[in-house]
Amino acid sequence: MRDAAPKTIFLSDYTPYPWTVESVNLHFSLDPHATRVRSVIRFARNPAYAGDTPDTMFLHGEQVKLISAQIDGTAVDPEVTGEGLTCAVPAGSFTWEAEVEIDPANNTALEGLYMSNGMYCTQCEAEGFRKITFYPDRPDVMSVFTVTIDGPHPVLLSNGNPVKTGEHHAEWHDPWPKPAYLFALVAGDLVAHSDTFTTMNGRQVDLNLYVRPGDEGKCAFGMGALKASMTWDEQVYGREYDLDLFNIVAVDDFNMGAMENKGLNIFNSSAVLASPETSTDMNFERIEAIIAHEYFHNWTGNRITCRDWFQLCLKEGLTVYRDSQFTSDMRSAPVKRISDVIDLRGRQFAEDQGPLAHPVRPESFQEINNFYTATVYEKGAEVIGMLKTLVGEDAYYKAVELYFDRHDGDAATIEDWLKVFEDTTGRDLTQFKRWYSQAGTPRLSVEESFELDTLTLTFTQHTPPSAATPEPQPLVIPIAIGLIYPDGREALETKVLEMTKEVQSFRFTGLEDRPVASVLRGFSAPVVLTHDLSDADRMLLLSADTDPFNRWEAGNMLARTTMLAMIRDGAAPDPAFLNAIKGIALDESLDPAFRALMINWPGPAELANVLHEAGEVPDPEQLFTVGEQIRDAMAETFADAASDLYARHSVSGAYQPDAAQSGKRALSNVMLAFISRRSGTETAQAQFDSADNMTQQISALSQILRHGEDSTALDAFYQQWKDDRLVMDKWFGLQVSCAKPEDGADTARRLTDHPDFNHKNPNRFRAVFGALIGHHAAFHHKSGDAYTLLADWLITLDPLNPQTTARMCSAFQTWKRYDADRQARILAEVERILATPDLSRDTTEMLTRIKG
Ligand code: 0A1
Ligand code: ZN
Repeated sequence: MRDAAPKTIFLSDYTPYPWTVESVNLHFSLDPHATRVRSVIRFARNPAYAGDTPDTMFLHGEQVKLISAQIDGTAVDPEVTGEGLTCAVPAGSFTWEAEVEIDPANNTALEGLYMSNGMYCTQCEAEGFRKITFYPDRPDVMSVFTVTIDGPHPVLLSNGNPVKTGEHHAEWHDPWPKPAYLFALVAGDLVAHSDTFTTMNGRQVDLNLYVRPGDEGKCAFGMGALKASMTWDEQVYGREYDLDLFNIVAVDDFNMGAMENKGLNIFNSSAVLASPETSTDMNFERIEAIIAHEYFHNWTGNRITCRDWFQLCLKEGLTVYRDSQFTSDMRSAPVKRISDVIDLRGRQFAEDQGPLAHPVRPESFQEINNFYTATVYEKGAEVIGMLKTLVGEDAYYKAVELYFDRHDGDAATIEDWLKVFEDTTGRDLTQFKRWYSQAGTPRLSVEESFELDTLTLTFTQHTPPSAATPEPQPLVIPIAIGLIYPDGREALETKVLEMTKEVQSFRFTGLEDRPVASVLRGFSAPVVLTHDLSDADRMLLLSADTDPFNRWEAGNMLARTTMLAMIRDGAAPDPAFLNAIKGIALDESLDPAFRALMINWPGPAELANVLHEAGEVPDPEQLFTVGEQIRDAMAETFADAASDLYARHSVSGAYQPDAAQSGKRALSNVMLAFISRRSGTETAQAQFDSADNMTQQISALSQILRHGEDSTALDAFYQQWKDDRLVMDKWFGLQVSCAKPEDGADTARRLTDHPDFNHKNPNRFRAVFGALIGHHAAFHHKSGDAYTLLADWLITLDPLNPQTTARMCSAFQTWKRYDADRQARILAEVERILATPDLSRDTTEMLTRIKG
């Protein structure tokens, strides 16, 4: 139910909780509709609380029925509202005891204690614990939890170490104080895939991956990734695991990817279960990264947590940064960086340049669940990367070591984080801190002048004002730069310039010739760079830059220029450039994964963004047509090479999800797309028929759907995989992604009528609607059908699952870019959703912000 007037919470209003919680004992009697939770909580005065301790206490609690409550053994009768309870309390320490009843089987929001396929599980971040029992549900209240569970299932799990385990009864004790958002409980008929890990100090840790019977064959990869993560965190950050046991549980109904509950990570099954037959190379890479991410939270998030939810980036930005380092070490660092930047530009820039823009550390919110965003996560990670670039590798690790020493056991802030860097390096980070407080993507432009032997680069920075940041100030921008002579020699190896002013010049002397500047190497800051290089200069960087990111970027910029000229003037693509790309694709000295990325042209969403930046109105149909023309032109350019390249990079031998094999498959499948476009689906059909892994099978199927005539392969795929829910998500999504723009909405609508569609399952809902939103030309088809269809389903889903509904609303965030007709259609749908009675706080906040 929506509150009459949603409350806005401000960072500046933070005050400590008046009490500390010394211990928490919870007892669960599980029942689908009437689970009883008994709590015994020991409160003491908080010395950090300024002022007199109040004589009444507030505890959060939502959708929990209070059965009984006592303080120090005497019954009390608190005042209960929809948000919690208020109760008179004694002046000193006291013990609160309560019994409540909750209804997990009817919990479709998947927050608190809920059921998924007969299994009980929890999701408490950010504010889900208050749906389990009455508690001060805020991250700065940390306590030691002991949990007993009585339930009908053989596997009963909670955080920490087991004290007693048995069928139908278990007791768990977590010695590490934690906030309630890290609490977890699982009960189910589960099977374990088990292993052990010996830590750097020789302690043995039992590892279990719990799954539904039948999924045992999909555990080995995740377990390997967990062990690799544990080793990596010891070697790179000196962090050792701190319990005797580490459990992961896979659950089918989950709003996000996974959750780092102490000692008991809970994963969306799509983020952990993997097998060659059912998972693509991309799935494997994502699973490895998410397992690492959740494991790394054990130190960055759990041992050191956040003082309040405004500090979310403290744990998320740092942990994303750490998991990207891990992936770079496990796989290819350049490929990871390029992929991350593509993702950042696609998701975070769109957010930062539209009505949902907010700082990495927001200053207010209504619903914190709406702030698990690309800005907090991905831009938050970029900010850590910039800090590391500025202070250097050694100082970075020293500062982080100090952070762990100084703040272990704390609920910390961004100020605490920056202070360890100031104390380690003696730097003043006051200006750098603006990266945390200012919204918007900075624009950075560079002018060049060359005289005698001196090149002068003059940079100008400008962050467009936004509602969130009306008066942006200059930022500290680390600009990594190199110089390349026209003959391809490097005139200057990578050097980091530190820009602090609005306009700033840097001089490079002693040059033999006028070099081409390779600016923002490695994408050293999350900015939009304007650098007027000639096509010839970009061609030089494309062939000779020693920085792999900027080599790719040069190609990407040329590709952008080519496509913009096609859009604006109907120009034909320059054959010299197409051939240069072909040359890179054929260059066997380069990593196939890198080559596959080089052939990847900017997509319609990126082009729409560029046009909007330039003050033009993107036409989705035209963007689609130009994309098709480019792919036709590429297929022609590769006419004499595609089959050979395809065959040469086909992988023989047993499937491995590693970087080497998956790079080859990526390159060969780009070739398959060119072959199918020119010559039909025979090769794709042969690949589909012989595929022994999902990457090959689904790549082939997508070509058959795009270029073939009948649905035999699609039906065969369904028959083969109809009992595998994760593969069926792919079957749903692929049909939408491969639909013609004019058929996208109808395809999605038809799929929602399929008996296997279930909107209550977030993965299935996202399979269909995530694919529709991702299909730019279909989603923005001029009929407006896709807008209406999405709005209909958001209205249906909101009362059941506000969180997933609200996240999907971001599909409408770019509405102001489009023509008046599309704008009006989107806005009408936004208004229609907003007019729905009892719309959730989550969705109301998102749509109100989007409307602007
Ligand atoms: N902390 C988790 C993400 C997460 C956040 C919120 C959730 O429910 C509202 C669930 C998971 C992570 O960063 O992986
Ligand atoms: Zn995280």
